[in-house]
Parts: sequence; C-alpha cells; structure tokens
Amino acid sequence: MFLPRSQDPKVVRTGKRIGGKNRSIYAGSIWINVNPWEYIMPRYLFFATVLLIVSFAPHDSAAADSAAPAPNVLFIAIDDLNDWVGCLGGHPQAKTPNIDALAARGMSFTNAHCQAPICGPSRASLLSGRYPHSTGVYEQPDKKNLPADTQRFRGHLLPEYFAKHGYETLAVGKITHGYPHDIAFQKYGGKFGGSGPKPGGKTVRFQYSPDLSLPFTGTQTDWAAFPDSDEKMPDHQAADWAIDQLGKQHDKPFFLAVGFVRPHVPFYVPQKWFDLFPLDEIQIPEIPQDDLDDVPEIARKLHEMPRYPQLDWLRANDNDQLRRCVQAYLACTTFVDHQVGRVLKALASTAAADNTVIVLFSDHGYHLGEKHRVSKHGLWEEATRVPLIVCRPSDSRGDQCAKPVGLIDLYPTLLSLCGLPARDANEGHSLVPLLDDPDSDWRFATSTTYGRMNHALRSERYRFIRYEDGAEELYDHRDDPHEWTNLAADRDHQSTLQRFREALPKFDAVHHPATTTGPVNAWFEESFVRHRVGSDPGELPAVFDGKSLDNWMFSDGKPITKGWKVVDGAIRLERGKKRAGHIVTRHEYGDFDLSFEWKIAKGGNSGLKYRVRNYGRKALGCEFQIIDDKSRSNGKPGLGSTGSLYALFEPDPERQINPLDEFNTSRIVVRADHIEHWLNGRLIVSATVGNPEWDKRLASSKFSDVPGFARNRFGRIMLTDHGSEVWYRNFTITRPSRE
Ligand SMILES: [Ca+2]
Ligand SMILES: [Ca+2]
Repeated sequence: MFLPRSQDPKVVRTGKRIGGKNRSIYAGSIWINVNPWEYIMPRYLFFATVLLIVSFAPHDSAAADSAAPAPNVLFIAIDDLNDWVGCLGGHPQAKTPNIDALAARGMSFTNAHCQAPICGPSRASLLSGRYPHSTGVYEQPDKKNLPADTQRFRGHLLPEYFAKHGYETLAVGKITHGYPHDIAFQKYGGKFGGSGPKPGGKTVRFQYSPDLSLPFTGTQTDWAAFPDSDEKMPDHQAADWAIDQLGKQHDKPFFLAVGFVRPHVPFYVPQKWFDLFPLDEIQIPEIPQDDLDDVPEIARKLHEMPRYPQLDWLRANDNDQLRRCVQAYLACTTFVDHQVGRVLKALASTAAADNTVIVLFSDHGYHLGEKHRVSKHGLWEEATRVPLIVCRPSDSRGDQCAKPVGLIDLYPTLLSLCGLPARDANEGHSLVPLLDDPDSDWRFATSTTYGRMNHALRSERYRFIRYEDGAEELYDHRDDPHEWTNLAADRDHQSTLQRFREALPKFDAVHHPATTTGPVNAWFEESFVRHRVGSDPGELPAVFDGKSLDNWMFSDGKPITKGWKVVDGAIRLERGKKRAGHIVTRHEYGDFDLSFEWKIAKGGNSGLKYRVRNYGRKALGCEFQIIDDKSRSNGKPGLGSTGSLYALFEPDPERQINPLDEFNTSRIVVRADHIEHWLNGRLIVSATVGNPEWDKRLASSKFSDVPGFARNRFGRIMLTDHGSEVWYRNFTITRPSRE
C-alpha cells in the first residue's frame, strides 16, 4: 500500500548540495533537489490517520516525574540498512513510507553513524555503551567469550540494565551478535531461520556465486525474488511475534526489541516487492571509474572484499548485475519497511502507544557500487551512515538533526528518556538535548572503527579517516557528498586535519578474546598477525632475550653478520672502520611500554628508533636520542641531546644522566598518538603526534618533507649505527596501561 508521490522532485543540474532542509540526492549523473517535507507530508498525514497517534504524555521525560508511569521502549533494529530511506534521501527511488511516517513524528538524525561497520562490533558497542576502541571488539565476536566478559558485557547490556531497573525485556529476531539473546533478554521470541529461506544447498544461487575456495570469511551475497510469500520470511514472523506481545497485558513497563534482518544478505524477498521497482527504471549510483585513484594504498587493501561481487562483473553488459542488485536492495528495504509498519500499527492500536518511546536504527550502512564495492566493511559514508529516529510519546512534529551522532548515544539516551539512573560506563552522550533543540552544542565528530587502529571521524561537514599506517583521507561534504575527492594532501585543509587528528581515539584496546573469526581479506590476514589476534593479549614479542640477536635483522632485512654482537647479556655495537648498519626488530610493535638500559662510549652517538617504517628508500621513525652530551658543544638539553625526541622535542632540562661508564635506564611509552620518554625514572618528553605543537615542530624539523612522519601506529624498533660504541641490555616490552 504505497501512496504515489504527491509531486515529482525538481530536477536541478548542480554539483552542489543545497543547504537548509533541502537536500540533494543523486540519480545517475544528475542531482535531484528534494524538499523532504513536500515528499513526506502526504504519506505522513495518511499514516498519522492510520496510526491515530495521540499523545498526552508530558513534554519531557515522563519517568522523571514520579507520578507518571515509566515509558515503554520499542527498539527497532534493522540489519544492514543504509541511507536508502525516503527521509534520508540516499536513493531517489527508495520507498519507505512507514519509516518516513515515524520520521515525520520524531527526530530523524541525518548524520548518524555506526561505531563499527559490521554487525557484531556495531551491536556490541551500542548495546554495551562503549566504543570498539575501548572494548577491543573490532571483529565478529564469538558466543562464548563475549558473555564470559563480566567486566564489560555480561550483565551490562542495555536491555539487562533495563531489566535491573524494573522493566520487562523482550526481543525477537536479531538484536545481539555473539551474545545469546536469552541472556540479554528475559523473553526471546526466536530468529525464525536467521537470514531466511535459501533456494537449496550451500552452493545454489540465483545470480552471484562467490569463490568459496578463498581462505577468507565474511558473508557473501546474492539477489532474487524468493521465496513466494512474506509468511516464509523470518522478518514477517518476527513482526507477528512482536505484534502478539504488544497485544498482551504488561504488568511492568516493557522494553521490546524487534530485530529485522533484511536488507541483510542475501537480497531475497518475494516477487511483489521487486514489482515495485521495475528493472528498466532502476537508477544506479554514479561510480567514477577513477574514484579509488586518490585514496591511500591501505584504503584499497583494507576495503577489499574478495568474496563479494567485484565491480567489473557488476558493471558488465551495461551494469546489468549492478542494476539487479540495486533493485533487490530497494525491494528488501521496502519489504522491511512494511514489517516496521505492521509493528508500529500494532503499537498504535494499544493504550501503551501513549507512553512508548520508539527508536529505529540500522547497525551500519552498505555500499551498492560506490567506492567500487558492494559491501559493508568500510570507513566511507555509505558503510557508516545509518538511519536513526527517536520518537518520544509526546512527539508529533517531525524534525531533523544534522549533528554527528552515533549508535553509541542510544544507551544514555534511552536511560534519560525513561528516567533510569545514568551509567558511568557509557561513553556516548544522551541525545535528549538534541531532541529538544537539534542545534544544541554537540560533540565535534563521531567515530567509526574498522579493524584496530583504523578510524573514521565524521563532523557536521567533513569525513576524516586515518589508517594504522598513518595514511589519511579527508572529504568535504559541503561540496562533495559522495566523497569523491580526497583532500588530505591539500595545503588549505591542514588546520582541519589537525583538528581531526586531535579528536582521534586516545587509546586502541587490544583485540577482545571474543574476536576469533577469520580475516575477510589478505590485509586483515596480515593485520591479525601484527596485532597478535588470538594470542595472549597481555604479551608482546620480546625485543631481546639477553642471549641472541635472533629477533633482529639489518634494516634491509638481511641477517646480522657484523658490528652488532651479544656480549655479557648486552647488545653491543663495536666501533669499526666501516659502519655495520642499523638493526631492526623482526616484529612490528603498535602501542607499547618499553624499558631498556644503555650506555655509550665517550663522544658517542646512537639512538633507539620506534614506529620505524619505510618512507621511500629511507627507514625512519621517532628516536630516543642517545649521545655523550658532554662531548657536544654546549652540553645543554636540546633537540639532539640524550632523551630528546630527536629533532622534534627537547627533554626536560632537569633530567639526570649517569656517568659515562654506567648504564642509564630509559623507558618509552607509546599509547595511540601519545609518546613519553623517561630517563632514569623521570618523565622528560611528552608529545602527541599530530597535535598543533607536533605539526609546528615537524614543519621546522629535518622531517618536514617526510609526509605522514610517525603517524603510523605500527612499526619496527631500530638501533642506530652512527659509528659509536654503544651497549643495550635488559629490554622489557609490555602493553601500555590505559592511562
Ligand atoms: Ca548488520
Ligand atoms: Ca576519489
């Protein structure tokens, strides 16, 4: 039962996004300028009549007033739904009248983002109220180790908190991922077959068959009109169950979570949903063939999805398969919107409607060809942007908010709306101030994390991405809503980049023990080794065992044959006629807390570098400078004195160095972008990579022409050979503490 559009949107040939409440959406190579209210209102009026939404609840949090009964919560989670929703304008042909009607009553957050662009980590984050970089759940979690974590998950999830505070908690369909629903909720209606009926067997597919011999995990996809009736779809059965629960008497306020699975793969829904989108009328996203030419190499590798359809195949025969794929996704979206409508209609027919908070969201977005991919698993807009609507019982006039919000904000928001005590562990913010005034002061940017140490930040205007190797991307949504032009190398945007760098997470938790699924591509395969996924998270590979140089090699990768030796439990560089060369660890280290002892000969010069990586032909990194200070001209601490962050930060002038023939103790702590140098128990350098001070010093240093110097969050440790005798011993390396 879809209403025809009241009028055709105006077609405007412009590359610019129109400000105010008008938004532009794309259709092939043209821009369509849509006033969402012209578009939504006729539908809204119709549904408002059907739903008979009447509200008598006080304007603010009902439960804050002890006389009023605590509000119920209807929590609607949709799986893999991107912004192809009428009220978000992500695709001009999206048909989502029921979601649009809800948006026309409550607050629609138009700049909402997931904290992780895949199901498990996103849900672990929003349900625990904590960021992936805080819990270490970067990958799909397993069913054993997530509930075993009583610190951060077991007993702490959003519905568990509601249950503890007097609510009846119920759920159906997919809400959690890797955390049993019957632990999270008091009553669970089931999954009714998960991702739905399949045509038969593991290998029978309609359109797309992945190469199952590839050694990677990750969902695959396919698209078709299947099965033959809605009743066979898990989402239809989940809606039935929810409708049944809404019809029952509830002695306590309820928290009802309904988790719909479509448009999650496979894109199968009955034919009637496909019929709404005739194939010859389907508009496919515009995909510049050279779009990936201006992103860093790591971006292409990280975002590879070998088991998903590839762009060339999708675009063959005049985009035939891409068109079918887009059609199927739109069909799935309208199907799930219909199920949302059934549940909302059922709620509206009960007395509880007057006192129920409704939230609707998706766990992450989805690419349908943009950036050359059909997939989630990404740090770009299509994968991170999600629908998020919050509707209080008293809300009747829809509004929009463009502040950067995240699913992380749902937990504190619902506590606030239901008058439950705030929870210290929540890392998001209550959206209630924005519900009252969408222009309220708000955070600068919200973050999405994909794999450890890769973060995207989205502000009102920009998207910034930084990868673990230090590479960056920057997109200006004011002029470039499709993120086609990477501005990270643009000199005019340096202050914007700096602001984002400072807003990056200050800590990247090690992988949670629950993250045991396999890699989705070759980059993740290597990354899991680098990050020691699956090994004891407390341990790092030793730097030196006191006996051999087995963990070391020359910086060109060759084994150590000269110069460096192990003598009396110390690594010793003997002075030779010719230099032997710098040596580096075989392992790369991310965050660490490294202690070691050293001494140097009279007049000597050496150093320990870390975060070492190749910049062109040079291997460079931050350096803890080690030198016989007395032999220098003035003997005062400076940019090249002992303990300095060489060429960048001079040490505390009060530092104490032992006499030449005695060992000194040094310590280097690297925690995300924060670096500390200690000497003989005293903190002598404290620096933050990428902050204004850092950038200023870098610009006037000898590294000014080394793009991205030290922004990499992984690198080898190096001992330098500057032709001087030097000794190192008693290395210990551990994970740094959080603070
Ligand atoms: Ca999902
Ligand atoms: Ca591009």
